Amino acid sequence: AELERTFIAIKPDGVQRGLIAEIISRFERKGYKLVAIKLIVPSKEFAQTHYHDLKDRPFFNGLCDFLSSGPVLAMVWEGEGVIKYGRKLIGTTDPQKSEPGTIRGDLAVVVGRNIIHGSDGPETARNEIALWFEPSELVSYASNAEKWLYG
Ligand code: DAT
Ligand code: MG
Repeated sequence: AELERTFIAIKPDGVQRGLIAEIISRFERKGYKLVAIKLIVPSKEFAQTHYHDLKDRPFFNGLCDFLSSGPVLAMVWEGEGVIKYGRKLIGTTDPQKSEPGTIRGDLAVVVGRNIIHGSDGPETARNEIALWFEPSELVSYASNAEKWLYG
């Protein structure tokens, strides 16, 4: 199996609404491997760094206030195609447009409270993993399910 990794975070709304287990279970049951996880309250400055690509958007300040408003569950998930397919599991940015069956489609209502973040490509995945985690926090281990998942 490819060692493709993506950064996934449950935002403060998802944590406060008790959706951690529901969201983790969707990635876990799909067959992805959890390689890092921690609960942290990011500072506003950290949120600004995470969302730096959006710094010129009108919602940037509110978005960074929101991300730093409470605990965020930061994770790294590994598996073949996990970056792109993880985004499919999450659903489109605006929950009003997300398909039923996706995380945002099933569990969120408005774009400003869409409960989850996922890296949007290989380069962002690399950068976001490096921003949120020390290399030593990424746990490499053999998964016994792998031979059944990948053949
Ligand atoms: P995504 O989280 O799907 O990658 P994004 O990177 O374009 O979406 O934006 C990051 C977050 O910013 C998004 O999850 C919610 C917020 N956001 C995006 N567009 C918004 C808008 N038009 N109004 C309010 N918040 C918005
Ligand atoms: Mg994004």
